[in-house]
Amino acid sequence: MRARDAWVMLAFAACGDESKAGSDAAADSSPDTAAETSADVSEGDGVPDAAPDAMTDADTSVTPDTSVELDTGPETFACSERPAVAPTSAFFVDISRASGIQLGNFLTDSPVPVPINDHSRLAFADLNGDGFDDIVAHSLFPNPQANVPFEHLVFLNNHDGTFSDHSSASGLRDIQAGFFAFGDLDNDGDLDCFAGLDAQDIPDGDHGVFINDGAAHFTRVANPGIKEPAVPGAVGNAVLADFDNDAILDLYLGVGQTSYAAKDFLFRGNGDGTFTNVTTRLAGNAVRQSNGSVTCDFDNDGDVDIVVSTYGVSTDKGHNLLWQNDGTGNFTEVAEAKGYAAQSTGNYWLASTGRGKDDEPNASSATWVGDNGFGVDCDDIDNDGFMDIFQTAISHPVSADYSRKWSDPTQVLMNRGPGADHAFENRFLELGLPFNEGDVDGAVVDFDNDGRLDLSLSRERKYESNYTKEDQKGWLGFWCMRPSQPFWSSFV
Ligand SMILES: [Ca+2]
Ligand SMILES: [Ca+2]
Ligand SMILES: [Ca+2]
Ligand SMILES: [Ca+2]
Repeated sequence: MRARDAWVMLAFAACGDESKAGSDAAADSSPDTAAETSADVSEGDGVPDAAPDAMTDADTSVTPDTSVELDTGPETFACSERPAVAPTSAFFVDISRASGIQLGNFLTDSPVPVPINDHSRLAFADLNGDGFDDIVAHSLFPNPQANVPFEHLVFLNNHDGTFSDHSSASGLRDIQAGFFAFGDLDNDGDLDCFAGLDAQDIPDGDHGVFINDGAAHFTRVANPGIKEPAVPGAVGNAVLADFDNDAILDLYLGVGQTSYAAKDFLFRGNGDGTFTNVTTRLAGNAVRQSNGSVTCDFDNDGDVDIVVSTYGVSTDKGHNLLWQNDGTGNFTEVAEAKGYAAQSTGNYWLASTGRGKDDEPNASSATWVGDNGFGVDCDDIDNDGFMDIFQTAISHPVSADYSRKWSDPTQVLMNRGPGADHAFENRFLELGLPFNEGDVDGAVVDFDNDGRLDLSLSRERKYESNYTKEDQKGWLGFWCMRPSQPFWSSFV
């Protein structure tokens, strides 16, 4: 951990001491959220496009107009802001090895690049039903393309801060797929597993469904019904949720990568670990590079809608997908009508876009550039009763390249409610959030337990040197919501 990360957490801890519990813990226990959480870790599977010439023509001489005045006065601020201070002792203690999750299967300083079996995706799920979350560390492409098979690690929680290696016994270790989503597919009370392959042309690779015996031993379903018609190998993400309201989990597959596009798929759960292909229920199913997906009842009608971020600026319009459920599991794609497909404005860093406040000259929402979307999360960020969207994106500030100049950076899309037919508006800049070129995954969580939702954002390391302000750096950033809603970080 770097020093500044510790400073942030110290500031948050001070807030948490005097505040009430947040609402997220309760939400996390819902079945829907368990499926979403698993799917969340599969987002952002791609590698950002080729190393950019980003700042060669970016205007670095002027500070972008992304700052807001710090509001230090409100009496209603239950969690007062305090200056960041260096910790006098270690804020976190590294218990990786003592906890049993560090197997020693890594090189700390390899002199040359070597193919590795990394485990850069994590899922927390109670696989053996003892009430304690266990850990699944997913393997990740492109290892198989370097002839390193997928290998997944499973650690069971010992209830005392330590874990037992359950990888081989789980039956998940050698599954040749890139990510897992967990949900109770057969309604027997334990979490079963969908395994998705996230790359094409992998020997022995395949999507699969695995049933839990209740003790975290998984067995492959012989004919799960998810292969016909053929689902491409490159599935980027999956969501398990009950879309048709029959109390059986269904499956949405977001298909695509940063360099590959295809239509997404929808399967109805049969209740025994098998599925029926109902992709025809996706009206307006377009070819897209689906890069992240979550459920979100954005129209407050009680059924599960789906938000899909897409990575498309480099090859086509980067228009995201918003699937509106009619209550019976039939979906209509409404992203453009709701202001989620693409924004009218461009890159926040460039003077030539008015720092992201000018409109793209092309006036049609159907032809706006859109974004290279990665992670996506959905929650009621401004606490008005309507679900909002936190959408992360990679956006290279290059004035000479039209698509890069007008691509949409990370957005905070507030739901305007029933009066606006639940359309969204982007409030990222007015909420005081800083632009970064390489935003990958984002999450909406009440980190400091003050009842207001905060934001976290992971950022691609290779763009670090392009930016000067601490807010715009950081592989992982936290922003705490103020009572008047602009976000605050200790870096400002
Ligand atoms: Ca089950
Ligand atoms: Ca269902
Ligand atoms: Ca809905
Ligand atoms: Ca809201």
